[in-house]
Amino acid sequence: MLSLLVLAVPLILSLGHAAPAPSQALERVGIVGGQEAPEGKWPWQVSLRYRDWYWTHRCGGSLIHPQWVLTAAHCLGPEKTDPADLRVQLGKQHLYYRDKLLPINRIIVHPKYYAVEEGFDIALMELRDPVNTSCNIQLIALPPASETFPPGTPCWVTGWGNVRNGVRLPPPYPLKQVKVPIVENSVCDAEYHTGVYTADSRQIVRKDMICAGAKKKDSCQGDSGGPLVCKVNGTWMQAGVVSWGKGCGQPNKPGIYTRVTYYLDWIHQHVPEKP
Ligand code: 4AZ
Repeated sequence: MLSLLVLAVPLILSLGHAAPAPSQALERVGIVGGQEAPEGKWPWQVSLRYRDWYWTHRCGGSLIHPQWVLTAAHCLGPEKTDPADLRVQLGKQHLYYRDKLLPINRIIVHPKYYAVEEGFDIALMELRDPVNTSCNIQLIALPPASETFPPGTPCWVTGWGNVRNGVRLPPPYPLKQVKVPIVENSVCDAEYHTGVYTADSRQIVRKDMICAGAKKKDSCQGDSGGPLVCKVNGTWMQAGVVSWGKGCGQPNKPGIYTRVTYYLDWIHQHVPEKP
């Protein structure tokens, strides 16, 4: 009965959203654009759950060590979040299906974080118990400090976030993936200075950010904290953490990610190098 309720609650909630117009129905399968992820393809993907009246998906995250999850600061702060109000789900394709939620020991939000546009949008969560890696649960490698992820690098973003601005992923909530082109920081910054930001000459895309995405290929609300991963010399590594952007999937407004290489020292202050 309880499991029925757990399944029914998100279903009922999703009924509150408008049904898609027929022409949009095909697009309503995930992150913006892309497709449903093959099972087990992204074994480091985490769903971060928050205690409302059930354990609701709030953000993505990634497993970087058997006991540590990397996510975005804006998922957890700047107001303090009690670790007792959080759980994580690992190794799952569908949200809310046979949940095995893991408790969190400790939350570490970057001490300089206060708003996504100002950077420092990065945080760590320590799991109460280290997990055993398996087929469906694996670590994502952090990049070497010298890796810049130039345009042309094959990169993907994954998550259970909105399928476009304000439109939630519908049941049965499959994990989604989309291949996103890296956009060089100066190009991305110039794109963000057109339109609503025209009058402003200050840098929008900072050194600790990396841009990726194109029209209808993007991350969106609910993907935040999740990983942007790239394949470099045959190895998957995490280039970014989903952070912010102007809308979702708009032309010339790539998604903006926290640049992981910029925070390697900070991560290693808290997370042991070797598991
Ligand atoms: C958000 O609000 C958000 N298109 C996440 C990602 C992007 C925009 C907004 C990138 O969490």
